Amino acid sequence: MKSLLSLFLAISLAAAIWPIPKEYTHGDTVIWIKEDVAFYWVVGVAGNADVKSDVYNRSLLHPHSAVGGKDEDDQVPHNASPTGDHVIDYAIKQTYKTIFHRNFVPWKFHPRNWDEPQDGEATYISCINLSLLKNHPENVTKPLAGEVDESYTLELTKEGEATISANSSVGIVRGLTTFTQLFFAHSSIDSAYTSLAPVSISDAPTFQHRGLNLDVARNYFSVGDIKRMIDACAYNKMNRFHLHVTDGQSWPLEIPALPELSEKGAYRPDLVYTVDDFRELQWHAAVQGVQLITEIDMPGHTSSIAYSYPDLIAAFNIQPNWDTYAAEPPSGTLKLNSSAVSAFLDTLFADLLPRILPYTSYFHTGGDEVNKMAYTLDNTVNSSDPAVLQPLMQKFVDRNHDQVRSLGLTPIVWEEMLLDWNLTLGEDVVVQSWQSDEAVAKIVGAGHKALVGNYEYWYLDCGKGQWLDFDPSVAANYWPYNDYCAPFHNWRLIYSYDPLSGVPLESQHLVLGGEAHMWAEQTDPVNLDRMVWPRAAAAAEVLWSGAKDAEGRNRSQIDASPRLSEMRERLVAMGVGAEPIQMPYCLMEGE
Ligand code: CP6
Repeated sequence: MKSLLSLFLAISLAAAIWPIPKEYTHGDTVIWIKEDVAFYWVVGVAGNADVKSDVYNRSLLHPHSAVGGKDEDDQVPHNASPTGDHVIDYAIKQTYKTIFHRNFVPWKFHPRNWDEPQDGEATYISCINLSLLKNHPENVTKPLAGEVDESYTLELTKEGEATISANSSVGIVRGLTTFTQLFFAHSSIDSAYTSLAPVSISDAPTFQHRGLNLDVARNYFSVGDIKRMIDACAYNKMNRFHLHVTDGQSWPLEIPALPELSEKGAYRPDLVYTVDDFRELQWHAAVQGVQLITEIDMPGHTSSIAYSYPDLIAAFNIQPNWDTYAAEPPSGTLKLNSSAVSAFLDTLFADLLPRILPYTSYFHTGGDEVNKMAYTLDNTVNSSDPAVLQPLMQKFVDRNHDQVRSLGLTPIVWEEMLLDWNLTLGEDVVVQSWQSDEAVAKIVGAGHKALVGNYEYWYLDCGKGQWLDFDPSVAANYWPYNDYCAPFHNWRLIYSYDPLSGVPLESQHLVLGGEAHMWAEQTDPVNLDRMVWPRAAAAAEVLWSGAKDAEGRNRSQIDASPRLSEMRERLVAMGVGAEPIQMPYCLMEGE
């Protein structure tokens, strides 16, 4: 009787897929999977002459075992993009690791007296067929034209046949990510199970740009910390990782052509991303179908350059009235009408951009929060008059963007360059919005592609606080500078944000997607994981699945809550210190 009851309870458990697929049906049959399962990888349409086929099994894939062994992705080819083979190979390894070495026993989702299903007469999955329908260009993370096709279908029959089909290797990755989320580890049997067969999924992203922005200049994060964030993004089917790598407080990126930048500008000489670190991060993202987008913010947010090149920076570290000259202390901006600055940027870009080129189509040149007053202290300008500054800013940005293009990349800028400075930007330029939905509407109204991420919803550092005695003249060394940034938004607010709200139908195609932002004034390695996860997952689902359900209503938070709770457990199981959003009591079924 007890085991019958257990079986019933087991099949009532719906393994959560996050983000929710576009089309998803399932049954209630229990199917098991063991570590000796093989992957059959077929490229090209079956029956076609140039079908390429490979078989993977555990012995092939785990020369040093998945747990504790050295990650093979530590060996990174020099300045080369991952090929489709790299991507599939990596995804299969991740699939093994996720299902067999770090999946979780979902005790939180069962009643107190729950027994796991036994594997008596069990059906086992014998093989997983991966079918690449079209031959995709080798360079999977950087298509020459158009976007990577991330759509996939997934079928799991009651007889244990599993098939994932996609048009690109990244589509296969997204399908395998979903596949792992069908399974729970079994606590006593060397296998995992799903109680959802038959499963039929047809899935594709709503937005092509689904990102997380991490500020690594206000606080330093190790390469391992950043890789863990990239992994969690990929597990949420995000495909952009925006690295806000420099700011006024520190310059942690090694630039061999300008070595003093990080030698003097990093918080400490060892808190630096070396050329090798940087390549490793970009590769680690690309091999999971994630473009790492580097931002060098300018002309504002650059005072860390003054530690090595003081002559290039105006209004450096003004005290006590820093807030007259900058959005955040320390003040300081690149001079706006300086041939020395142009020469510096030419050298910087010529060094950095070729090292970015294999992994992404974009380079972010910043442009947020430029304070016009700073130019009254700029000896190449000596003015805060917009009529004087605007043409100089246009020249500054034109120079930068011409060089970005000549090195093969597309520029991204913050919204102020278009909306506050009225610059004429190339048609190709992507404008990243952060201040309001009206700003998004203006950007697309001007015909530009837009990224969204309204700070009142998608800033992970922000919420309403209460500064009772704020006084900027006291010191530059207090943060926050206003009451926006502590405590912070809960996942529900993040989940309620619709990237298309306020955007007229005819320009919605210009909203490429958006990013959740982790500004790190009050975040360091101690609280990184719980500041980002699982709240960024709420943005990830909006970006993949859309903000609205099939009836056109905002997605139900009641439906999302247990699924996000389960996703949180999976993040914890992969080593991400994500916060709980519910106590187990709320999640137990059948009580
Ligand atoms: N740093 C940089 C920041 C912010 C921005 N740029 C920011 C502004 C306002 C709030 C939170 C963060 N800390 N470089 C704005 C894009 Cl409320």
